[in-house]
Amino acid sequence: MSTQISRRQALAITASAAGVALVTPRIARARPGIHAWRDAGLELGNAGEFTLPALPYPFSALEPSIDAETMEIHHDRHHKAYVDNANKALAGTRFTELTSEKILASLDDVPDDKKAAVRNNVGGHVNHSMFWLMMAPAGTGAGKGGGGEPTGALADAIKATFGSFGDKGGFKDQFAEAATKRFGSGWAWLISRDGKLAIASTANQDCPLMPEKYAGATGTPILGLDVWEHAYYLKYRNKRADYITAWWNVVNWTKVAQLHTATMGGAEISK
Ligand code: MN3
Repeated sequence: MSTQISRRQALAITASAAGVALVTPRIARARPGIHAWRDAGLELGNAGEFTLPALPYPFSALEPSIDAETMEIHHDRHHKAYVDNANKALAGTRFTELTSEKILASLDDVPDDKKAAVRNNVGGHVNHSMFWLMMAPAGTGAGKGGGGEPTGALADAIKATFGSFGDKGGFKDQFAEAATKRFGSGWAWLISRDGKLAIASTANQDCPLMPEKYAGATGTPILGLDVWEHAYYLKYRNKRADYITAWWNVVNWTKVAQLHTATMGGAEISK
């Protein structure tokens, strides 16, 4: 690698020395972590005092893809249980000083008698808090609700990584396969890591924000699908594939694109 500084770096140094605000864009690089999610409106609360975030739409807003009763039970009972049990598990520990993502990243340091409860319930709280934001009432695309196709840099990255968005064998098929093949309960994810996209799936409430040894994959989730039976069984019974097909109609691509940009460094630079 050349030790010479680039013209861009030279410009930055000159501007810096002159006390001028830098306007030269930094080279886009991966910025993994949940910071991207905070900019996107994620509310996790303080560790040990987690609260159930309000849904950004009514229970019935995702009909007919996801029915109102499922949304109400999923949010008010299942997600709330993760919140309550996470708070219980963390009570009186030093982990209340950490952010939720630090807790997930530090699972190795959680005492053995608390580890399963923290892994399942902080994981569950974080996963569900993200999940609600990744969906929007079905609209006409292009920022007008859920469904449709991604546009712009995200669409380009998906095409470059997976061959196509919706053609046979492309991104949608690969993601659906990860969601279908997850045995038992878990999640399918589109993650951003080191400037690249990847599809992953995790068991139970494991999350790509956990170390790889727990989650089997690590990176910033920018899209995720809950394939626990509690997410679809009332309407779809045992037909997980039908739930996955319908779910594409409520994917909030505007939010996914925002998260993708943030993990690539864009949103951080603009501040
Ligand atoms: Mn769930």
